[in-house]
Order: sequence, then C-alpha cells, then structure tokens
Amino acid sequence: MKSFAVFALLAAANCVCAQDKMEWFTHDKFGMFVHWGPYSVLAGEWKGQRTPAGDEAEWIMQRFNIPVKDYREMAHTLNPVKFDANAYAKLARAAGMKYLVLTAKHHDGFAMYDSKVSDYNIVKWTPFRRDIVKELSEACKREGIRFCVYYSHREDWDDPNGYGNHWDYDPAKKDFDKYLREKSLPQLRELLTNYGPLGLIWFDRGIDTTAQAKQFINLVHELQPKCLINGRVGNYAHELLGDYQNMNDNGMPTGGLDEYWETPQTLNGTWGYSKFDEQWKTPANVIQRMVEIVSKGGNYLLNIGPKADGTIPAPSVAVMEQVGAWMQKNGESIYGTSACPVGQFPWGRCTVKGGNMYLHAFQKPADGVLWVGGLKNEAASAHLLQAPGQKLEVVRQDGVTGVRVPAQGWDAASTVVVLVVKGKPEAEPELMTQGSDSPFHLTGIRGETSGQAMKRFNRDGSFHIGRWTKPEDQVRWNLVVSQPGKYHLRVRYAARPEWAGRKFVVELGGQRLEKTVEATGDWYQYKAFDLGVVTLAAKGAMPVVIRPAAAGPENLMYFESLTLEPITVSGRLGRLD
Ligand code: FHN
Repeated sequence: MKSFAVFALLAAANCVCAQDKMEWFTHDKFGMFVHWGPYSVLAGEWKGQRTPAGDEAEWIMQRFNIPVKDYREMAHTLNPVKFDANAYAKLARAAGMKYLVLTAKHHDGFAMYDSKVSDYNIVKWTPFRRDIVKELSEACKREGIRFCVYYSHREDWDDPNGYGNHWDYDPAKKDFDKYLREKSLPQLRELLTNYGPLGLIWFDRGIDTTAQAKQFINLVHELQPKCLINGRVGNYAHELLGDYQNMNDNGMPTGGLDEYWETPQTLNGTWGYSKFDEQWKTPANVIQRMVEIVSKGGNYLLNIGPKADGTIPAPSVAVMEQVGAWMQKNGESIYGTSACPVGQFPWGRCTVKGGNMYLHAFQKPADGVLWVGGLKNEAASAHLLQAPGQKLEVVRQDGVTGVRVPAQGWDAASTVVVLVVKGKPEAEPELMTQGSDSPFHLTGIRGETSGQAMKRFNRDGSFHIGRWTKPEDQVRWNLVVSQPGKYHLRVRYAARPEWAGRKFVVELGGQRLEKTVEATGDWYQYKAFDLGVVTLAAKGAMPVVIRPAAAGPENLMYFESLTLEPITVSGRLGRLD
C-alpha cells in the first residue's frame, strides 16, 4: 500500500514535470520554420530542368538524382553575403512568432553550422565561413525568440550509409548503424552542446526502429532534458514517440485532439526557396489558419525559405509583417489560450482563456449576430477586443447565446469579440442526429472522452482513440434516434497481436455487448468487425459508450469508429447486406 502511494506520488511528480516542460509550447502557439541550405542556390532548377509544379525545392537533389559529386560542387558556391541573423529574429518577433526552427541539416546532408563531425558544412565547405546556427541562436536570444533546430536524422543523401540516396550508393551495401554512430548522433550531440538551450528538436521522416529512435531521444534527455522532441522521431507506423505530434505537412485535424500537437505549413507550395513558386498565401489566410489551429489546441509552425544570398523573399516578409500587425492588436486571443469546447461556426472559430471566449469572426453574419450554439455557460457580457469599454448586446434565442456585432469596423482577416461567460466554458453534449435510413457514424474524434482515453493523431492523417486501459477510460456519444429499428453494429479499429484477447464493452439503449479484441496487424492497420444486430427501440435520446471491460496493461485498441447501419427502420425494410 505504502509503496503504491510512493509510486503514485512519483507518477504525479513526473506528470507535473511533463506538463511544465510543455508550458511554453502550449502558450506560444506560433513559430517560424526556416528551410535553408544549398538547395536555395538551385532555387528549383537543375541544368535547365525545373522541379515539377507543387514539388518541394529542397528535394531537388533527389528529384533529379544529382550525383553527390555535382551537388557538393554546387554547395561550394553557397555564399549568403546578405544574411543578417538579426533580420530573421526581428521578423519572427514582428510576426508575433515566439519560436524559430532552423534546418541545421536537411536531407541533402549539408550542415548549416560548424560541425567537427563532417566538413560538409557552411563554415568549412563554402566561402561564407560563418556559422548560421550560432548567429541565429544568438539573434533569437536577443529578440526573445526561443531557438530550435530541425535535424534530418535518418535521411541523408550525401553520406554513403545514410538513408535515401540510391543513385550514388547501393542500398544493399549501406551500413545504416555506422551512419547513426558516426554522423547523425554525433551531429545531434554538437547541436545540443554548442548552441545553448534549445526549445525543441524537430526530427523528420521517422526512423526504422524504436531502438534507433530511443538513441536520439536518450541523447536529448541526457544533454538537454527540457528540450522538447517532436513526434517524427520514431517510425510512423509504430506507436508515435516524442513530446508532441506533428500533423502531416500542411495538415489540419478535423477536431480537437487530447494530445499536444503542431502543424508545419508552407507560405507558398515549397519549403526550400523556389524562384518559380509565387503562390503566396494571403495574410488573412494565414491568420484564419492560425485561429483554426489554435481553436483546436495546436501550434502553427509557418515556413520561410530564404534565398541563396541570405535574404528572405519579399512576399514572405510582407505577409509576416501584416500577420504581425494583426497579432499586435489581437495576440491576447491567441497566446495562452486553449481549444474551444464548442465547435466550428459558420462565421469563424473560437479560442478560450479563463472565462473569456474569443469569438473570431472571419465574416460578418447576415443577421448581425454571432451565434454560439452548444454552450452550457451563461453569458456575463461581451465586447470587441479592440473596444473593451463598449459593451455589445448579448442575445438569447431558443436556448442559444449570441452576440450582436456592429456593422462597421470589420477586420479583413478576423474580428475578435470577447464573450465573457460565468465559469469555465463548457459544451453541451453534442447530439448526433440521423436522417431517414441513414447510419450513425460515431467516430472517436466526435465522441466525448473521459478517464485516460485520448484522441490521438495517426500518421496517415486520420485519428484514433488510444491510451485507454481501464473501464473508466471511455468514449461516449449522445444519439437522437429518429428511426427506431434494428441496426447492424460495426466497430473499426487497429490492434497489435499482443492486444488481442482483451474484452471491450459497448453500451447502448440498455443493451450491453461484451466483445473480444482481435488482432488486425500492426499499429495503424484498421479493420472493421461486425458486432451483431442491436435494436434502437424508441425515438429520442440514447447514449452510446465504448470502453475496456476490465483494467489491462496495454492500449485496448486504436479505436476509429462505431457504425450503426439500419436494417429495419420504423417497421420498413431498410438496407440489408
Ligand atoms: O521531406 C521533408 C520536407 O522537405 C520538409 O522538411 C517537411 C517539413 O515538415 N518535412 C518533410 C516531409 O514531411
């Protein structure tokens, strides 16, 4: 008993630690990604051939299978004489960004710092001879920006044993462990040792085994325990490691997640500089994306791709500055906020801090009212964030709260209204309604999680429920049945062989089904299973719950959805399959 209490205390202490470590990340919300390397010299063109439309310019070496010898020759010419680290850090600050992630080494294997491990770096290989990582880390410190590095730990097209170059090197002859031992891990050690405290390390494209990933994680923990590790450190098809998850590139989740997350996004269509890509996002688009990300509890890592001379493309600067002007006025509604418990509105999105709900109106509603459906709390007052002294009228109709907004003075990107509510904003349970003969599709991301059950990200861009082991770790939906009758009940999940045999329970309308988890293959190999026929006897409200039947050591399953498909509806014969 006593040892259990000690264990519980230690576990609680660890938990606080993990939360403490994430504090700046969840507060800061907005960071600058910088993709810069020798590929900026080519700027999307090799010997008269362009990288295909929509292609990423930093991949040019791989796209045209440029021999290492030729690429290395080209890298000798990188000479960013106009580089001014202060300008980068100042731009990040002006944009309202709080952290900056620089590609210390991208997939081409070239280091943007003075590496003793490999001479293939900006100091020893180019006439420039200056250490970009050092200069930027110092400039960031001066500007109060948290400095972070990207490091391509698996992919390295220059090293004979690194991953990815099959045009110069025979993959069968590669000794990947030698690459890890002699380049990747030692370079990471240099970055963690020589440039002061790093906010986070951004690994990319995963790595084959968990044991390999652990070597990187352990090194970070050993040298800089507070430095965060992104989710791309391990194999994407396995349990995702790291302190937080990254969406796919330019990805946006369909709803809020229960884990820490960030989405890396481009400002045009490429990460590294391309002279052909002028498809710049507008400031309004960037602001609305940021609001949407923050409204779902995530962070926005927005990229710039500097030119070979060290300057930042003028359109990127212009967009960043305009975003910054908006942030200057409206930052309160972004920094330190959390996800909005109520959904996505036709007029925009919402973020939350204490009892303040920041209603971000992307467009003026036709009736002049921002309706906030699904809110449990009573409203206290409302005002424009820019005019705290002028109260706005709070209206209520059919149980729904709304704020009447002025006709004038709208911001092209997002006008922020502060709705102050009594207590912590909470959502009414979401009601899942059905059309005639239509199935109920109950996805994990639309359910209400409780206990340890967690809405998590999948590398294929979808979501699942994980981390649930005990009966109190549940997912629940509130159905409104309008078509009573018999329904096929199906579940879709992924389960590793060692999870098979666990029991799970589905409760609905007074019925309790206990079923056994079957193996589907690996972590993210989803399969649908028929759970039999159930009766939704009467019209009206009906909760549905899925949970582990008993406590167990592992994940119950990676749950994706339950489906209720009508067989007979209201006495009629529905779909039979
Ligand atoms: O291959 C890279 C790509 O070049 C870029 O660095 C992005 C940024 O998220 N990550 C990889 C692809 O996911």
